[in-house]
Amino acid sequence: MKEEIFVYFIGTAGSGKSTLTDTFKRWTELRGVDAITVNLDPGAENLPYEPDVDIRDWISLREVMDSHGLGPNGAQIACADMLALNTSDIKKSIESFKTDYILMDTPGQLELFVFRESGKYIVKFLNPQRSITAYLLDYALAKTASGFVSQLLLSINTSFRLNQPQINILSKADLLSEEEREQVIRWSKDSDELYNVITNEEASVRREMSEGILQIIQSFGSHAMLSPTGKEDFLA
Ligand SMILES: Nc1nc2c(ncn2[C@@H]2O[C@H](COP(=O)(O)OP(=O)(O)OP(=O)(O)O)[C@@H](O)[C@H]2O)c(=O)[nH]1
Ligand SMILES: [Mg+2]
Repeated sequence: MKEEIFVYFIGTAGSGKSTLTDTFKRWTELRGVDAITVNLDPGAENLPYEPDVDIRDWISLREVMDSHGLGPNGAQIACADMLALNTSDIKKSIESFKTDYILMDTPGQLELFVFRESGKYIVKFLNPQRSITAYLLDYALAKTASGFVSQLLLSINTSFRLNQPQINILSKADLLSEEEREQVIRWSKDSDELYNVITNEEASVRREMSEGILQIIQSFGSHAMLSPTGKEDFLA
C-alpha cells in the first residue's frame, strides 16, 4: 500500500478546521502534491470544499436525530460513536484514491473527536505510524495570556489523547493586529515572557491556576510552538 500521510485538523468549534482543510488542499494543488479531503463531521452543512470522502455518505446527523428522537447535541455524540463502526468503509474509500496526503476535517466540537474513544480508534485504525495532528488555536481565544494558556492546555490534552506528532496553528491570524500577532508568537517562543504576564496579573485563584497550568506546559517544551495562519497565507 502507498505510504500516505494523514493530517487531522482539530480545534474548538468554529476555529477554522474546514477552511484550513480547503486552503491546504488548494495549496497542495498549486504545489503539484497529491492530496484528498475527508469530511468526518456528520453534521456539516456548508463545507467550503467538496470532500473526496464524506462521512455523511454513511451517517447523517438529521437522520440520527429523527430516528433516535435526539436533540442536536445528543445526536452528535451518537454520531461520534457511530463513526467508529464505519472505519472499514472509510479506509477502503480512502485507499481507492492512492494518494499521498489525506486531509481529515474533524467534527465541529473538539470533545467528540478527542475525548470519546472513536477519534482515537479511527487514528489507530487508519494509520497510526503516519498521522499528524494540526491543532488550531482560535485567535479570539488566544490573544490574552490566560486565554492562550487555556488553549495550549487543550492542545496538550489532544496530544495526550491521540498520541500523535502535533503542531499548533494560530488560526485566523489575519484578524489579529500585527502587535497582537507578534505578542502571541513571542509567548509561544518564550514561555518566560508569558509567565511574567500571568504573574503580573492581580493575585487571584485564577492567576494561581494559570501559573500551575503554565508550569505543566513549560515541561512539555515544544507543545507551545506556533505556526500562524490566515485564510490566504498558504496561497500567497
Ligand atoms: N478571517 C478569517 N476567517 C476565517 C479563517 N478561517 C476560518 N474563518 C471563518 O471562520 C468561520 C468558521 O470557519 P470553519 O472553517 O467553518 O470552522 P470549523 O472549525 O470547521 O467550524 P465547525 O466545523 O463548525 O466547528 C467561517 O466563517 C470562516 O470563513 C481565517 O483564516 N481568517
Ligand atoms: Mg468544520
